[in-house]
Amino acid sequence: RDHHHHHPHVVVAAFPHGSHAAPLLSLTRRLAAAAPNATFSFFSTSKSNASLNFPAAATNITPYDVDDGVPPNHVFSGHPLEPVELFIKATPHNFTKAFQEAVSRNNNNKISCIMSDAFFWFLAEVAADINVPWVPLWTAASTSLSLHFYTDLIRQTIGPAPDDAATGEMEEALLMSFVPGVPSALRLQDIPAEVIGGDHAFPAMLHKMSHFIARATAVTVNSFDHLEPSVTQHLKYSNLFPTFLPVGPFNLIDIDMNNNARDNSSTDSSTSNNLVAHDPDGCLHWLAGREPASVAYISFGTVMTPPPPELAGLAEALEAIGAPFIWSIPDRAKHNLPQGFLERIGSTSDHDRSQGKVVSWAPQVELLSHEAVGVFVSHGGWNSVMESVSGGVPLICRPFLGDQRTNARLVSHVWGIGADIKDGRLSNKEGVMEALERVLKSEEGKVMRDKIKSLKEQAKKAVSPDGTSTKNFSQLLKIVTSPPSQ
Ligand code: U2F
Repeated sequence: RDHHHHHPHVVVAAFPHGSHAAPLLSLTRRLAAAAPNATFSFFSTSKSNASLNFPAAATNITPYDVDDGVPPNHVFSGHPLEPVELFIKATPHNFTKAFQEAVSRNNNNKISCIMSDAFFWFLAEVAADINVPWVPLWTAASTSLSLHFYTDLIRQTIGPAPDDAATGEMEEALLMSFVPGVPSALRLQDIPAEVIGGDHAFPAMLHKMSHFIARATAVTVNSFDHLEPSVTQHLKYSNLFPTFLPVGPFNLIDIDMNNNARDNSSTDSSTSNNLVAHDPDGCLHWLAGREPASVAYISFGTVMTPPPPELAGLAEALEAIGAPFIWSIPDRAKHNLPQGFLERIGSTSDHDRSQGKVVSWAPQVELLSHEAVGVFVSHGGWNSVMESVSGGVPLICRPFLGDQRTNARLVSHVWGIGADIKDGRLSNKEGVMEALERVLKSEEGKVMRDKIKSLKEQAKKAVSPDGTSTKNFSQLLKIVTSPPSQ
């Protein structure tokens, strides 16, 4: 028998939307670098694969494209979840078909482990059929994972369709009274909407996940033990899953497998989350020499753009307080900024001392580790939260979907590393001004900065040689690269 057949062949299935595939690839790179004898076949859609930073050829990671589920000549409605729903309908066959292809392209070296985004509950069944471990990555917080895990308990407790009055009362109800492990400040209204209900493909997938996740050989997350202590303890030691392994923050331990392909001079080991760090608009140059903790950085992630009235409220607040800022906003949304804003703040003049800089993509990880950045106005996407913690920059969150509300509440009320906006909307200009001033100029802001700096130290400790994330990673490596059974 060909000795090749005894080598681990790990297939890795990515969710191609939002910032899900990048952290999974980041983890894959670390595993692949630590296990040079193992082969890693990485699966996502062609569009997603094209946006990722794969190592150059001749490494042990090979990308494969899977069908995105979009029918030919499809016209999109513009709803952010539409491509997600189409993709979900194409699973699991798009994956299982591509797995076959990878096996035959690797001399029929059979699959020894299935890693995937935690969303893909159906891979638990595929893995069981071929008798290999299933190792899902939950790309968000341990806390939101726990809330999803307890979907049925939460639905049973709050009842099928609470009427408005009941919802009002329940809203303030603290979850800890019935959801084990969650921090005491979390309320019903902070839960991801998909936990409460919904019959589309996306909430249905998450509900299925809540049932199947316990079949995982190990569940891993981009977080670290110390950040979410009570939930981590609960998920680690209550036998909900066999093994629970927080191995983050990923952005502090990302490995660049093509050392020559990227300029590493501007950063230490941290490069922006798998997306080749590029700074075409010179954000870092623009930041140079600014006062410490004086600049606001703004981004609402890859899925959502705030509606025009909220963009206007934030833009006016920034102008009113005069704080320097860098705003990352996709080109498709720029026309929604208020009339004349770009000219007034000097973003069109390419001037080093303009009040603001509006760009379509920023080197976020690098910006958040720059001492001039003093606040991050964010949607509370988990990668952004982890990057802000790693950089020691307090946040102002305006959550929109999924786990973002949970993350925003952790930031403001559990960790005390950020300010809420009064009434929650950016359209409330005074509310935004007040939040910015609290973080940038008040004593309270200093306290937030101290707290997040101490979390940053904990994050660095977690990924140091004796740290919890490092130890959890060793355990993960063993599981993922265990030799295939014969
Ligand atoms: C989904 O989140 P998003 O993709 O909307 O947002 P993040 O998790 O915050 O990730 C955005 C990433 O894009 C990077 C940034 C983050 O790594 O550094 N980035 C950048 O480098 N430059 C830019 O100008 C803008 C962004 C989902 F919507 C959330 O609810 C989930 O929490 C999240 C993780 O599952 O996925």
